[in-house]
Amino acid sequence: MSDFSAQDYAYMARALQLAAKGRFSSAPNPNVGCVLVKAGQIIGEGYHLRAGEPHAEINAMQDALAKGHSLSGASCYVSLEPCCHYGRTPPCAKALIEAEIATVVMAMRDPNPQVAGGGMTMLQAAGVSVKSGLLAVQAERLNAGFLMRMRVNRPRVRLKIAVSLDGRTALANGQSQWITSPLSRQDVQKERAQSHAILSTAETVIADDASLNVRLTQLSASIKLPEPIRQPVRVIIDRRQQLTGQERLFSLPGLIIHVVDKPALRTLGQSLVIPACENWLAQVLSVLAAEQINDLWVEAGATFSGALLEAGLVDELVIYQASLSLGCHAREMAVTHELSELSQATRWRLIEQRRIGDDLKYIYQPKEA
Ligand code: AOF
Ligand code: ZN
Repeated sequence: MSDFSAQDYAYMARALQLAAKGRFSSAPNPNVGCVLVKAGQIIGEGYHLRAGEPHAEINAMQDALAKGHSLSGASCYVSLEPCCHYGRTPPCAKALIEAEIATVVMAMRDPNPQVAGGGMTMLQAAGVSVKSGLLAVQAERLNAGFLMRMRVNRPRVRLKIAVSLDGRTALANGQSQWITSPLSRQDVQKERAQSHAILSTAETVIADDASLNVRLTQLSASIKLPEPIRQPVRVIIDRRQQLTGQERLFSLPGLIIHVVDKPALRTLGQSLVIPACENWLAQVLSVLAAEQINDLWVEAGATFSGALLEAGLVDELVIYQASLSLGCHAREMAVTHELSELSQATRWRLIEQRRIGDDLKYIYQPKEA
């Protein structure tokens, strides 16, 4: 029998819904939502909007107090273990104890080494009843990038590829604007806005004069981005030092990190220098984890996409497939080494598919994940 009642599920579902409101702004912090309940009634709600600003629990307590409720004896439903450390803000576990919260139900533990069970222990030591594991799968999904960075010290990598019906990404002469429809490109804006960094290559930036930023504030009828918009960090791999600083993306706000073999272009944005070596891609990712990047959205050409796929560093493959054929002379979707056996091919699990006008969006994860 489940440890949790139908009411518990409903409150946690609401906490997760609130948490998702932070998805365009909370990074590098996770998305966290909180609901406070007393005598079967929700008395306060909150979520974490931005790093440096109050955590979900604090916002929920303030909401309840502002509505004239007393917190003593209330139950707290929170989508992540309350923190126990002094970071940019003081510990939530301590604030919950001081407010005399009786019960804390959390979806999952916080793997941040500064917390990692410490919040639970602090609450239990003060006599608060603590339960964990309610809607944990949903809570994991909400913070997949943050959790990956905390657990394996790299961002979650999502590779976007726009393809034709015949799986091609550009004409032989390089022309690729635009294969997919404006509606799909609007969806890409939403994905960019939810990502903490966008990675591309100098080749793509030069060929498309790409700005790699978020241009829409109204992403759909119901989604408006919280202002000021958090522009993703733009990470440009420039191994052959082709960027001049005159490209359009340099005139836009945002941080640019170059990854080059030789430290020649250090004056352009923030330069990171990765030495050319066999596992340089993995090194780029650990450098980005050190920069606190949780979710990395990759939009590059077939060569870089192929390298990333062959290195096994793609956590999600996001394909936008347009309703047109480009023919057998057009460019492939990923440049990879020849396979001699079908068994060598990576198989993917389709986790989502959606129609966007006349295009299709597919999201895949590696089969073994
Ligand atoms: C919570 N509730 O709403 C969030 C938590 O630097 P700080 O003070 O903002 O702390 C950030 C860390 O706190 C973050 O890495 C994660 O472990 C936890 N986030 N914890 O109790 C929240 N956002
Ligand atoms: Zn906290």
